[in-house]
Amino acid sequence: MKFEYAPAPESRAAAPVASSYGLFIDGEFRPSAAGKAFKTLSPATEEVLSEVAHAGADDVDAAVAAARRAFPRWSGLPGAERAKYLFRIARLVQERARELAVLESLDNGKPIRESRDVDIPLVAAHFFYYAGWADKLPHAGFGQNPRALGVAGQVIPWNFPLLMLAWKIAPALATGNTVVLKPAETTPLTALRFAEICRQAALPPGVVNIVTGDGSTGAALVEHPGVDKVAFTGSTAVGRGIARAVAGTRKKLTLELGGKAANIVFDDAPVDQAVEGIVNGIFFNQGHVCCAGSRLLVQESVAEELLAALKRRMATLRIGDPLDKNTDIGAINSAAQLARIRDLADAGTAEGARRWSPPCDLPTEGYWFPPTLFTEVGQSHRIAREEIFGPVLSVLTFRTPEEAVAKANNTPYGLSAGIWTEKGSRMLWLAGQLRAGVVWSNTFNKFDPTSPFGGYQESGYGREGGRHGLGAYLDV
Ligand code: TAP
Repeated sequence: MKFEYAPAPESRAAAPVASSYGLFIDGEFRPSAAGKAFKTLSPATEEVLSEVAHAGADDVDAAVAAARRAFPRWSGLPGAERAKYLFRIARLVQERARELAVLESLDNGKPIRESRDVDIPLVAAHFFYYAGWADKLPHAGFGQNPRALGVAGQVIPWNFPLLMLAWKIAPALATGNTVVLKPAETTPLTALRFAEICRQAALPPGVVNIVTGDGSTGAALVEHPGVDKVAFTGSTAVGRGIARAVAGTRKKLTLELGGKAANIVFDDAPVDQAVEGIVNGIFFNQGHVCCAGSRLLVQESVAEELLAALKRRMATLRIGDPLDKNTDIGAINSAAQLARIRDLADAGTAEGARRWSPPCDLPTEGYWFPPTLFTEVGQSHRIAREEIFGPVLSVLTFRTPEEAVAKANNTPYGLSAGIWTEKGSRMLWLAGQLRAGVVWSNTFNKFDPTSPFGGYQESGYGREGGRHGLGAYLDV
């Protein structure tokens, strides 16, 4: 594997970035009341991309007030009218797909091939899908008169910035709610570009408000008394604090938190196909995926053959410039995330697991971590228990399906799992045994707006996506 840095000036030109951005409140961009701002960087080069307004409590207050003013009219529109706006937004996302993909890769560090072929098409698909529900709510199985909740306060992470926005905003608007959304501090740019799209779609002012800032902005939004619904995606630690803040208020809450998914390979699985699934499961988006297949459980009889094939495949992965369409693994999103990944990987070595990465040159600027494999991992090791949220795979073995289930379920999380086997009966049995919100069979990391997504246990509660996703935004 070689690091090849080929700056792609023509791609960058597709997504011009302004030197500064304001908050999007009541249909207008404005500076923060206190005049505060923060810098957003390219994680691949550490270059400052822009200065972005930092929303304080006064700004959050103004955004919630704008959303509240917009709510009666928006929720009172016939569903078919709201649908028109959502369809328009979906089409504009498609029209501006290249610009959005480049911007996402610049700000987040993910390979352009992923933002172009996965993130942005799924963003459009979510708006199309929920546009279709807006005029069919009485037929969605929530009774004849489901009502919008009011103002939704939404807080999202940095791993799929625009896609997480779509997961939150599309169902909220389709059901007649208005929104104040806070993107992650390290990835505010596509949410702000989305605000421009809302204006282009002539969405009434106040229906969508974007408040950029850090965790304190998120906390101010969650705690604001004018918010009726809190939707959060992020770490289990922050999610716990949010659940405490919301407890005893009238606010409804959904939480999408962390994961430690098992990707389980049986001895009858086609090896090459399983290897592709394992690579996709853990190296897609640098492993910054809540449902990443970060624990490989492989049946002992095929472990040697499978690991040899996996290492060969890992040696072909190209790490480098996120804007180069040949790149497989881009930059780690932030210095803080890189430090977390390093800390856990070092703990793996210290606890006695065997570490392997293909030879690769990493650049000195920017945030990079090589694709990494740990074998001889024990169930008690930190790398087998804690979410790494990076390109690090922990390998454990098993002999029987029962042992696979016991090991897969030996985690406080429960977001997703993968099974690789030719036997249909085994797939169905395992799907019933695994405590995971999503179980993929002979594939991994497949997302679809029609399919509900969410966790068990410490991975959170509530479902996003599909018909179930409507329920999170309705009084039924
Ligand atoms: P967090 O640190 O939890 O941040 C998530 C969001 O919450 C960010 O916008 C963050 O703002 C904000 N925030 C931080 N402290 C807050 C507080 N006290 N009150 C309200 N908001 C606050 O997580 P992260 O590091 O961005 O994301 C990684 C985690 O998200 C992983 O654990 C991953 O598994 C999980 N995740 C889960 C899912 C699903 S669907 N289950 C999807 C993606 C990610 P700042 O960025 O400004 O700090």
